[in-house]
Amino acid sequence: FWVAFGAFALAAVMGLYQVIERSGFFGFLESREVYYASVSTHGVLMGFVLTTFFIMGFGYYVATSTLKMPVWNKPFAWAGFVVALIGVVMAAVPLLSGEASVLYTFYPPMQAHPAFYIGATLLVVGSWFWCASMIIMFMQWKQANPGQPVPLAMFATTGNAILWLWTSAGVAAEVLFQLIPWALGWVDTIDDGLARTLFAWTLHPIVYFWLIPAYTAFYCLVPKQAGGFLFSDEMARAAFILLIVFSLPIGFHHLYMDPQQGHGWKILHGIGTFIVTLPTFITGFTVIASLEIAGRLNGGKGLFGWIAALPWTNPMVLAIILGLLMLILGGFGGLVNASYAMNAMVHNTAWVSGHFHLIFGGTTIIMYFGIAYYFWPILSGKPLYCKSMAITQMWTWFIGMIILTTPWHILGLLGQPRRIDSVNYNNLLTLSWEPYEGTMIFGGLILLYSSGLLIYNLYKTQTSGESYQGEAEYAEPIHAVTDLPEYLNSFKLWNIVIAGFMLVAFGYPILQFFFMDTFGSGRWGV
Ligand code: CU1
Repeated sequence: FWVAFGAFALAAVMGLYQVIERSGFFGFLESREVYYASVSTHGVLMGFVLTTFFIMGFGYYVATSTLKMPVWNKPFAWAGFVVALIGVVMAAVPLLSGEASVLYTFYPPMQAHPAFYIGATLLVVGSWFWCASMIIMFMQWKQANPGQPVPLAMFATTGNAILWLWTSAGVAAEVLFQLIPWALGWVDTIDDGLARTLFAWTLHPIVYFWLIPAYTAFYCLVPKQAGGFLFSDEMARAAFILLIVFSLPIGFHHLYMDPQQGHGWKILHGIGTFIVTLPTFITGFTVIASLEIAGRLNGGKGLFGWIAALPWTNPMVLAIILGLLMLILGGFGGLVNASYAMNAMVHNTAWVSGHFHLIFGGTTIIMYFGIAYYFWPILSGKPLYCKSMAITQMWTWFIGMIILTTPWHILGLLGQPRRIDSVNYNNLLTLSWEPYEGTMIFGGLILLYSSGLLIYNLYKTQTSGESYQGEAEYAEPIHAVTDLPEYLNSFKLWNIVIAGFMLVAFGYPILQFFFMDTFGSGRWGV
């Protein structure tokens, strides 16, 4: 968790720098080199380091606390941690020295120093140790408890480990067979159409890998914290399964404007993208129903009285309220991105950055904060330093994120490209962009202040002299689950379904690169 939040703190500072640099208000700060090094590092730290380490820590705690068994093979788990950490350090050197300014999507033909690709690979390989641990613990528990429902939080966590193995296979193939040989000079050229297709394999489900711990908290921790029960355990399982199965075969919505895939394939993936909104709606329904139960148990009356009766000063409950608000706004934007035709209007504009900061930086990360405030006292054995500071931190994060991302969406509609180091290149356009640039700096300042509050609070908790004893309390469903059909208690069937879907969705689109006429640039993707 400290690696995760250490990466977060550094990346948060960079985020503020970027919004200031690109505004064009401070000429002396403008530097293309520093800007792109910063954007690349910010994306890698937030998207890959914060998430992977947080998810591994969360998974180990969920596994041991729900299954009531120690971590399987601790040296193995630590080996995975060390491999991932070495990978981060290896990638950080070229990132910070400007040798890997290829942004966190690292699309060729931009090329980074080989250490960047090798480091990123080690980070992923380290996370595979964690996946193996989760799956082994899941199977050991099932063997020892035949016919028993696996605790929901562990079911979701194991599902996430399986999802991540499927997800990371695409980018792993791209990096191992294309980017590393190319960066090392073993091959002169690579097929960037194939590279982008393999990256698209990973690029959508990776966000679900990030999101599932947040959803796990939605279902398994929040209802208890709010003073109620989970609306339905079975529905939660169904939602997790749908998320895992349908988030995989849909990555071509990131390639709508790319020439290397045909319209039919893009439309197929586009339809899949709309299907994956279903489990999010199921989640929205179940979670809000659980909150309503809690609100009514707390004495809330009437159509909306239960909302006021929720414990708004509980960090976890506040996190979900603010997280759901951002999910509604960000989800709306996501439907625009996912629509083949409307996407053309916002493609590669600032709208896209606004969208994923709202969903990822908003909904997902605010839930990580809620989990951190809940787990820190349990894991460190010290009481939380200051609860009201945690509440202020979440509100400032929410307000800062809204102030940052609303102008970003508008700038996208005004035609501002994303991923540009300076917006000061066209006087006519720039004039209409200026007020929004100013607002965004204000949002960035609030977010950095909020980040500081988080780190300070966690640090003061950890170094406190007092002691605290506690364990995570998982929510009970209204109706206890006694027996479950095997397909809601295991992933065997779902792995077969995923394999079938992936074969349909990616089989031909990948294979075609090995047979298409490449006009003299060589076959087999090189
Ligand atoms: Cu996506």
